[in-house]
Amino acid sequence: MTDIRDDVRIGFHAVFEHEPDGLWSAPGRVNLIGEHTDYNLGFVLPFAIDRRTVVGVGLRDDRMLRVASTFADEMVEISLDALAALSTDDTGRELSGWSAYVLGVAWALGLAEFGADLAAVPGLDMLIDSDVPVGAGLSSSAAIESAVALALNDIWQLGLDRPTLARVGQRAENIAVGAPTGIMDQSASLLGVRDHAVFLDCRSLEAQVVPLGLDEAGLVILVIDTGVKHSHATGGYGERRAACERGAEAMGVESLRDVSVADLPRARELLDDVTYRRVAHVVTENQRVLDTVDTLRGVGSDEGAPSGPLAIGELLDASHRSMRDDFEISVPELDLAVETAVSAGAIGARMTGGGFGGAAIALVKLDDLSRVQVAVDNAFGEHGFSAPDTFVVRASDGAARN
Ligand code: GAF
Repeated sequence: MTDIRDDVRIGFHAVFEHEPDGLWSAPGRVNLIGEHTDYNLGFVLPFAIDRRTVVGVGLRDDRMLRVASTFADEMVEISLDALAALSTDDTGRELSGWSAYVLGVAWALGLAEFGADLAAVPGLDMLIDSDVPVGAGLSSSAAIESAVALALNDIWQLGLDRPTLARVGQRAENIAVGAPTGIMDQSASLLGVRDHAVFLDCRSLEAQVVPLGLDEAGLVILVIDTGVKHSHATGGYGERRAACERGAEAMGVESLRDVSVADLPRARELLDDVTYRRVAHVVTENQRVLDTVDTLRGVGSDEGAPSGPLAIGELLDASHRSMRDDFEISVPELDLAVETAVSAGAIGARMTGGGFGGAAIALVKLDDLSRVQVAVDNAFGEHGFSAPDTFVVRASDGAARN
């Protein structure tokens, strides 16, 4: 963290030849459980991780926004007037590349719904750096959006709360980046609390934090980044979302949030096989989120039933099977990571994030950590897959001014 902040200060001065007025940062996230449930208005249980994006911001005395980063050579600039004049369609067309995550947030803040008067705010210089791996399913994009949303909210004195800033980031992602994603990632990045997961009801947007209790149980979360790159702006993600909407419509409900596990036999009668399996994943996944929250809190289960993080392994495993077999968003590398981690002693494992590549997570006893890491490395070698990047993440605080 300290290194990135120093890099941002130094980089900012080198590019813009003045000092930033402030630094803001926001984390990536791991989703513990609750995949593809957010846009179905269901439940998710992500946590913010100790990998962050930092943005340095300096006020200008004109109406330009200039954006640079430590990872791309180009500097992108646009006037606030031109940005404010972009229609929704133009925004997707005109803003592209990594700077769309930044400028898309400034654009979204100016929407009537969020109320910033882009005609009345000063121009800014912004420089971004990040240690959230890109394309790993750890929400590097939401980390940028959330850091920028919090920074602009502070420096332009907009007074928006964090759940609203999450919606601003989501709008940037949906329109400027063109990925039809839900609200989970920005919420985790903005609402995260150290050693806790964020239990979010994606219909009411009510969020509660749930203690993970990992240290007490001698557990860690190991990320296994397969290196298989994915993008949610193309292909599979949007298709899965469309299938869920089709399923909800056929069942006569507003969203799959309104379908329970007990309704699945009726769904099977009504829907074609593929749509049924997409629906079955979402419906059972919602239930698994609720069961995981209850298990972590030690409530709702039978007297004497195991509780706490040591008892959620089977829920994680079942979530992965559901994504592999019913939602069909896993890839061989993710399946191998999960199977190997569990065989080598992990309490549970699953792919995390939108799928089609990215990372798996394994819940592992500290004593078993090296064994699991070595087993996964060896298995990838034996299968001729590129070596995965494996690292432990800690549940961390959300976006902040630094
Ligand atoms: C991606 C999306 F950005 C989230 O909104 C969510 O749908 C997730 O995939 C799947 O759970 O991270």
